[in-house]
Amino acid sequence: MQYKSKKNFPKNFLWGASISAYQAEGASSKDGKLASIIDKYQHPEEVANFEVASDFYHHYKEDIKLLAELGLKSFRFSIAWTRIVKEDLLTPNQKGIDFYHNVINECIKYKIEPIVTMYHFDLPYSLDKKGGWKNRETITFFLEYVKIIFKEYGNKVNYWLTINEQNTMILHPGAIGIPESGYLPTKKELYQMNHHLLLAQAQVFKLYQDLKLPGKIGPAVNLTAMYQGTAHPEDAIAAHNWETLRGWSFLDVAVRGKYNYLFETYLHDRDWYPECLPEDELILKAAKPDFIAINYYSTATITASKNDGTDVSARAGDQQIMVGEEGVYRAYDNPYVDKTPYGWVVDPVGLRLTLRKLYDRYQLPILITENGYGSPDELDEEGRINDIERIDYLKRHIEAIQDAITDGVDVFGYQPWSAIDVVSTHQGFNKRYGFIYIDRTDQDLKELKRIKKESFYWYQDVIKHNGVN
Ligand code: BGP
Repeated sequence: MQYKSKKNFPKNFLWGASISAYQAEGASSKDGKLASIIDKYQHPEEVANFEVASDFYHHYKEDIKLLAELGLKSFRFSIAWTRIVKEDLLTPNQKGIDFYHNVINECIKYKIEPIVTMYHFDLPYSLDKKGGWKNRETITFFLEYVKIIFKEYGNKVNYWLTINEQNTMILHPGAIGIPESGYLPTKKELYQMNHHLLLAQAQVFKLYQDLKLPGKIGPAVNLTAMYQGTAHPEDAIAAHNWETLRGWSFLDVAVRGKYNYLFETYLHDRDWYPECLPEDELILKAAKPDFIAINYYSTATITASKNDGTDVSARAGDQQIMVGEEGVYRAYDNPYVDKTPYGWVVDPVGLRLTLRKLYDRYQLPILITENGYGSPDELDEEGRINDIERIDYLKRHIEAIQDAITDGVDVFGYQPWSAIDVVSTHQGFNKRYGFIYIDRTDQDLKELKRIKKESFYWYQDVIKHNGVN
């Protein structure tokens, strides 16, 4: 749709940027921090691990000062569950609690709105040993942790995100990491975990609302619209299959409080439907998020499954090579979109479409919590990072957001990935997303100096003019 004029970004639009605890903080066993599954995953030796990362734990003051200079109105980071509690997973760990008070206070000092993710992939390892999310008891421990962070930070944090990319954790578990044992859960186990995560999330929404805390809360999924590869009607069905199973099946429970019909049929048919207790239906029904957060990177293009044993989803490492799923869908190459150096589809129009579909479906305000361009940035001879491809990527996506706002979609913030360079899960420091370069390599920590990239100055100008430049 084209219009005579475009709407401006809302006056209080939350221009921001994102990081997560395990990818940025480092200090992975300091001040009583417990081990998380991330600390224990198998990791290629030549790639940076998470022990030091960007050392945000020791540089947060310097980093937030730089983010204030960038002009951010908001900053999305996650709290590491493993810093907040002691071994019994119930007793608060004061040093960890203080760290996030300091980070939040530092944001507030610069009038930056903290946007807090409660759980970004880093489950305590001791819970994993007892079955992790397969075990219903994990919900109880999660709620205990959430009670602590609501008590500590509930009056100063206005935007809460429950679980980062639950759909990635369930659909592509190997994309996040492989356990020491090498065992990846079966589909049946994964959908049991999914059910427990959904129950945990629903109870967190309810708890937040019962406590009458002043802010807002929502889920954060990785969402993308699906294109059909050809006009073949079976391709349309396949695209709808995968769009539903990959995105809506998670959000429908989070927002509408019940399983999507197609998802339910798919699970029953394959004998993957989770075990439920009689009270689950009411728990899920009581969930009412205030907004929806999405991480958007790419669209996918889909054709009908060949159903000949070759529609199999790839696992760890090569998680972007998404071949498909038997009897459900098959990935198709889209000749009309670009790709990043890492093969991720670049599709700003797809963001507009994703936002429209999301708003059509739930009519809730939308926060974009991730979007970004991974590249192997290097310092040039003058010690600068001229990341023009990133600028081009962000510019086109910001234009697409403005188009969606003009369409009438209620988008209230944008948190590109990432504020500073962080460890990429599989490519370490070879793949960077930040506005601020962290001077280290996978093998050499150097002095971890912070260097502003060209995109820093560009984004600063975007924010200054509320997206009008
Ligand atoms: C998202 C995750 C982030 C981040 C990002 C980029 O799915 O929520 O934590 O990792 O992807 O991924 P990568 O570093 O693998 O390119």
